[in-house]
Amino acid sequence: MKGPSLDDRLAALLEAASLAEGRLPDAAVSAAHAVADRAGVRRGLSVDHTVAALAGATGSGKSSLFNALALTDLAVVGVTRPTTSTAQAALWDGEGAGALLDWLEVPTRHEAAGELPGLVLLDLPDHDSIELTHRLEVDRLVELVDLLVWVLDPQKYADAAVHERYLRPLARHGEVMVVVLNQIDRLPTAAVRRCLDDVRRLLAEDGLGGVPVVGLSARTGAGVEELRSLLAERVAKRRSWAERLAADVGTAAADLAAVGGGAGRATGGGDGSRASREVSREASRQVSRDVGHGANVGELAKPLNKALAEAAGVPLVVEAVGKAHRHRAVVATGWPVTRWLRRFRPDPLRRLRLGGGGDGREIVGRTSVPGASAVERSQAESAVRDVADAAARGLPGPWAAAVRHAARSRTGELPDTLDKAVATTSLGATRAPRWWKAVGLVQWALFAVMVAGALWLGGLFVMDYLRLPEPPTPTAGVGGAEMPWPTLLLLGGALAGVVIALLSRLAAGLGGRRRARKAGRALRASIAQVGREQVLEPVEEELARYDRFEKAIAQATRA
Ligand SMILES: Nc1nc2c(ncn2[C@@H]2O[C@H](COP(=O)(O)OP(=O)(O)OP(=O)(O)O)[C@@H](O)[C@H]2O)c(=O)[nH]1
Ligand SMILES: [Mg+2]
Repeated sequence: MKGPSLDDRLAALLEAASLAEGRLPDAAVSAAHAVADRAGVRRGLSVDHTVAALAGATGSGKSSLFNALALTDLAVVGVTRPTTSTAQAALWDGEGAGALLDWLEVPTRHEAAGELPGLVLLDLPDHDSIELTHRLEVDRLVELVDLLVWVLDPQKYADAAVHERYLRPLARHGEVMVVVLNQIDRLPTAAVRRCLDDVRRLLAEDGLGGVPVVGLSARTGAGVEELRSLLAERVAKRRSWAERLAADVGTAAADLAAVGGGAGRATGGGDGSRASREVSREASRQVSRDVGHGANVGELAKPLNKALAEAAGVPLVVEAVGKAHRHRAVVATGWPVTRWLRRFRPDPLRRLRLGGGGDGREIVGRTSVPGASAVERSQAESAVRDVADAAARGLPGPWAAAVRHAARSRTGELPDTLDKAVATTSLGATRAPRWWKAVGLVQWALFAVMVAGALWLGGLFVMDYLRLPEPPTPTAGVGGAEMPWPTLLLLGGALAGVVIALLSRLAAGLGGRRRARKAGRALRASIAQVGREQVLEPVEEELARYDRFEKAIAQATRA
């Protein structure tokens, strides 16, 4: 099955790098950008030419092989080491390769003999040089060329220098690599085979199991033709430049994945790495399962909302809603004297500078709901932390840190936002029930009846005091007994007023509880909205970012 195209993989790498910006170490991020930049330049230069570099230790015979392939003594082959100090190029069909060599910064160019059209062969200095400039030149060009020809020799082929510094990190570049064992003329015939096998074994350990290994002698020319035809084949295909870039993309993606997780955690390109790639894919599936449990983050919304509600003083406001309702009921329906006295007590909601004073005035600035206590604040903080921890579980370290950071990113404004949410939530406490007015009127009527009775009795008392003849006082039958009307009016009016006041209080108590519950629901919904916006959304955004990173890495590594 064909994987995604180089373009798609490059785009995916760039996306992974920009998603990783600020989350993963700068070095890995900028390495990915560097690959993309390089790819942009290389594909704009001649793709009809294949740049192959001869790289190896000092004295391995790079310049000798360069000459052998060019069928001309272009390079100086020296006895003093090191000999070659700057790279030089041999060209078979140099037309159009100028810009390419300019980009490679290789000014020394020779016309070679023989048939290898399209090849640009570079003779590099020694990578293990005592001269720093040589090593820098090698490192620079090893990063840029299309095809790498490692020239080893029987003495130094197992040196750690080449395996650790170059071959292992280039484990994904097997497709664009050829290994040469030079100077086989110096080995007994039987030893050549053993030596080649040993080279292959070491390469396999480097993760480069499939790389072609050619035994040859630049001096006698044995095996040089095999290398020539191998190179000719690659050059004819004109694909090495793209394969090289693809390997670079894979390596950069794997490096990003190594620090930040993702599907491409495997670093090797050979057989040995396939198993580890499987393992890391399983691991990343595990991660996405863990991350995918958005339900778990949702679960945590509950304790978060509870803690935030407490920090915002919701229970206090809910209580005040109930109290305010009872208070206003007494003012509206109580016995007129009590009503009048009640007016001097403050309204519990107004005291918190919360709406519902009855005048529909808008709240400006902060409420007077007391700020969260230290305990409430730390409970809110730990609820935020719990959300972050649960969301970060199973994520690679840097991403886990990013998720935790996201959870806290907006919590600085939390107290203000919570307060505003409380202030702007409609508590549904403004409207006075209609029966209050009716009961209020009845109370006044009963009060008037009582006063009338009192005045009547007062009149009788004054007449009696003045020894005036007592006017006839009508009576009414109450419970079998006769009672004078003025007395009945006074006592009846007072009693009925008190009874109605008590019943109204009872009703107001129930109504207050209902309103408090309703206000609680509205407040908690507002608080949940704040929690969502200030805590859960940033966390989910970061998780989504990781998700996209993981997918981009998988695409870039051609998993
Ligand atoms: N016997 C034998 N000697 C070789 C062979 N190839 C190169 N030499 C000798 O090895 C020595 C080094 O060869 P160079 O081609 O200069 O090696 P190099 O890798 O270019 O060395 P630097 O430029 O210093 O990195 C010279 O004396 C060559 O003659 C070979 O196949 N067989
Ligand atoms: Mg040389």
